[in-house]
Parts: sequence; C-alpha cells; structure tokens
Amino acid sequence: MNKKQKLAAFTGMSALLVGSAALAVPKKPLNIIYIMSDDHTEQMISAYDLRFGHTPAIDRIAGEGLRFTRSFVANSISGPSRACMLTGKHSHKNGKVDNQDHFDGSQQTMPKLMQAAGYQTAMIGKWHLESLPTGFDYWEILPGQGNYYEPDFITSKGMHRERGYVTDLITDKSIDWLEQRDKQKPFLMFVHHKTAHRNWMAKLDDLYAYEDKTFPVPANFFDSYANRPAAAGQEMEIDRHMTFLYDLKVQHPRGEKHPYDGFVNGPDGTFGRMRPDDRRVWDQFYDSISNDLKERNLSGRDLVLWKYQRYIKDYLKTAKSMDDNIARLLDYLEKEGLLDNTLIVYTSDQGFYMGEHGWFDKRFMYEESLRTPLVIRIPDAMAGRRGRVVSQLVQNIDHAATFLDLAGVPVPGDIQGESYADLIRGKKSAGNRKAIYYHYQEYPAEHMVKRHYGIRTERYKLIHFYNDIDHWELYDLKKDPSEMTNLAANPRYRKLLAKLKVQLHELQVKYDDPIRFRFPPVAGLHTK
Ligand code: SGN
Ligand code: CA
Repeated sequence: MNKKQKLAAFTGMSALLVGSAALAVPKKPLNIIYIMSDDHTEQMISAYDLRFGHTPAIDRIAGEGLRFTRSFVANSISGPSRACMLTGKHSHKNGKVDNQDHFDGSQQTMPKLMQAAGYQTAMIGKWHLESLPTGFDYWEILPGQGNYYEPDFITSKGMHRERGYVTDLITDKSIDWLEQRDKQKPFLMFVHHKTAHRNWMAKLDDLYAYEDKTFPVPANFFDSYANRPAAAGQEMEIDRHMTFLYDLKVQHPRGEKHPYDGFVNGPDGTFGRMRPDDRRVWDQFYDSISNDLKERNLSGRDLVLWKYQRYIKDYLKTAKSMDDNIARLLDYLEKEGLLDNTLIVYTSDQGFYMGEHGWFDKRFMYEESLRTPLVIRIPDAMAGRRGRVVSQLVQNIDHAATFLDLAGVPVPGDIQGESYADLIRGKKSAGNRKAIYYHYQEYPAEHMVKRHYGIRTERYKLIHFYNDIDHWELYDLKKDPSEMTNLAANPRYRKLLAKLKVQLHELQVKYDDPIRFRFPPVAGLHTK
C-alpha cells in the first residue's frame, strides 16, 4: 500500500463514523485494542450473567459499546482459535488444526495486512501457536501456556523469567508499549491474557475473594449422557478428572499422591516456581482449605459438589485480577485521551464448561464452549450507538475482515470470515448470516473429545461425531438450551434433520473443508 492508499484507508474510517453515527467525526484514525483471555466464558462475566462473577471493567466495555449474545468460535481450542482470528479462515485453511500443529507464520494474516496499511502492531501475552509471531512491530509472548507466577516471556532476543503475576505483567508491558509507540501513527495491539486457563491460580491479593459465596449448581451437573456417546466418553468431569493437588490446590482427602506432584512442585512447575514468601501466603490459605476438607469427610455427590464450589471460586478469583487489569488499561487510555478514537474488543479464545454436563474444559460444539464472550467498546465519537445488545451470529473468523473493513483496508477474497463492521455501525440490514460452521479435530488427546463438525443456526444445531465413531446429534436450542435431548433419531425431526444436513454440506463445500460427509447424506459416511 502506498502513501495515497494509506491516507484513503484512514479517510475511509472517518467517513464510516460520519455516515453511521452522524455524530462528531474523530479527526484521528482508528486504533484497535484486541483483548483476548483464555477460557473466560460468558457465564462468568457479569455483563452476561449476574449469578457468578463480578467483572466491572468488562461490563464497562459492553456498556460503552456492544454486547454480542451469539458469538462463536470455529474450533474450540486455543491455538486453532487464535489462528482463525489471525487469518480470518477456518482451521483446515490456515493449517492450525490442533494445539500441536505449528502455525505457518509466512501466510497472510490480518496484522500483516494492517501493518502494511500503516498501522503499528503489537502482540503481548499468550500466543500459543508453536511458531514465533510475524506481522508485529513488537511482540513479547508467553512460551506455550505460560505460568501465572514468575512467568517466562519470549522476545526476539530470547527467553527470560520475570518476577510477579502474569496478568499484571502483561498489562504493564501493554501500557509500556503504548507509551513508547509512534504517536503519529494508528495502532493495533493484541493483549492476550493467560487468565482464566487451568489451573486457575489467583493473585495473592485475591485469594480470599468470593470465599463467602455459594454458587448455584447447573441443572445438568449430574448428566448421564443418554443418547450422547461422545459426551459419555470424554475425560473432563469435575468428578473423575479434576485433580485435588493441581486443579484444586489441596491435599487429597484420602492422602493419595498426585501423579505430577514432582513436576508441579519442581523449580519450573506451576507451584514450584513461586517465590518462597509468596508460597508461604499461598500455602497458608490452601492448607486451611485442605484441613477443612479433611474434617468434612465428604464422599460421593457431596464431594463432587465441594469440588465444584472450589473450582468456581478459584476461576473467578483469577478472572478478578484480569478485570482489575483491564480497568487499569482503560484508565490509562482515558488519561491519554485515547478513548475517543480507539475500538476496544474483549473476547476469549473460547468458552468453557463451568459444571454444565458435570464438566470443566471446552472442545465440544455444545453451547458453553462453542460460544465465546464478545463485547466491544466503541469510540467516544460514536457514543450515540452505545449500549446495544447484538444477537446476530458472529464468529471468531470474522475479526480479521472486520478490523480491515474498519481501517478501510481492502479485505482479500480468500478470507472466509465476514465483516461485522456494519453491526458496529448500527446498520439495520447488517448481519444476515444464517448459520455458522464448526470443526474440532484434536483427538485422541487430553480430555478425549472425539472429532466432530457441525452447523449452528439461530435455533438448531446439528453435529456429526466421526473418526472412531459415527454419530449424529440434533438439538432444538429453543426448547432444549442445555442440549440434553438428542433429536437426531426422532422420526418427527426427520425433515429438519435432512434440511440441516443439506445446509451443513453446503457450508463444508463453501469453506472447502476436505473432511466432509458424503452427499446426498448417507448415514455413516465421511471422507476420513
Ligand atoms: C492444557 C490443560 C488442558 C487443556 C489444554 C488446552 N491441561 O493441556 O486441560 O484442555 O491445555 O487448553 S494442564 O494440565 O496442562 O493444565 S487451551 O486453552 O490452551 O486450548
Ligand atoms: Ca483456551
């Protein structure tokens, strides 16, 4: 892009703001801050659900902009989800199909296109793509999943360990980068938090938060997985798979040793790397929980429910420090006068189970992990468009086209996502997508969620589990939002099933997925 084109791009942005909001026009080009957390799910954000967490900063972003209620991922797992966002393409097209694959950083990405259009670009925090970032003027990333305490960071100069708590450090680094940037140029900054990934380690200041609360238990917590063999075969149950030492940070009530004890407490382990004075405060807190558990002498359902309450508390504490840090970033932007021309996105790499179906983790195409929170603060100059709830279907492959669109940069034809910029602009006709496509392939692997693809429309969902199983599931999300009744074998839904299979196949052809079922649909057939 030459200088003239760049200028045209920025003028495009001003025109957008004039046309849509009919309010003040920002004199400066639009900046974008994309904040993405890890596994932070809608249920735990007070802008979405008031029963669990208190997240005033995320709620502020929603209140001063948009809250999307039907925001989905294309593949509910970290690396693939991030690659979908960066490229605007489904996993089979960007090549990052599971967490083990190396992302090919030589391919076209949205940050590269923004950079070429004159944006300064930065990426700070969890990257998780098994290759180093490309397309960024500055990057500083966590290796792999990263650590909550005393985390290592990788820069172009190599890896180093830092003292402190990961969420504070990522925010410090983000503000430092904003401070030193070229203030004459627009910027695109990715702030990618480790929070609220397993094993949910709170900042010491927040250890006692939420301790006085008892949380409601999902109605399908003790699910028997009738007519859902893939759901029955997973390994992500709070009961059977959530560990006492690593996940809940307490001694096993019957004194059983955790298989990874040495690892988690070793010098690089999640607990072992803590500074001794931090560790003392930590142990004091969790020892009291361990003692309490021992005294209660729980078993059966009572013990599972105890684990559930501990899980929710630790998760929410971790999210609290992130929300505090988002507030700190917002305060900085306000102080610097950046709120009037900066779009601020908050989302997560996927949703998460908080006891629904008895689970933690994600991966399945069921609602809790197919969804991902999405709230967007719109610049002050568009304040008249604020506080809207958007129910149109959007997906994480849409961010690339949207950011390019907002910046006035042409969207390449091979990008599969669709711009939702008109939804931000408040155009009535915007967002006419009828369905989204999903495909998950990390199997066999941790948590043992079988491979599946599917379609979700406004009302229905059709899933096909394949590979070492051949099983269809159909849900009416209006009548059965918790997806407990699989209607695929119900004769009354035969017509709907056939129609959805046609739609699903059309999406597989449209997105050019090489793994698809044979059409016209014959039960049991797929190409791989
Ligand atoms: C780790 C976790 C898993 C989790 C994956 C993927 N295990 O392996 O529970 O599903 O990450 O998460 S742990 O024992 O290492 O904590 S993702 O969000 O990065 O995709
Ligand atoms: Ca994740």
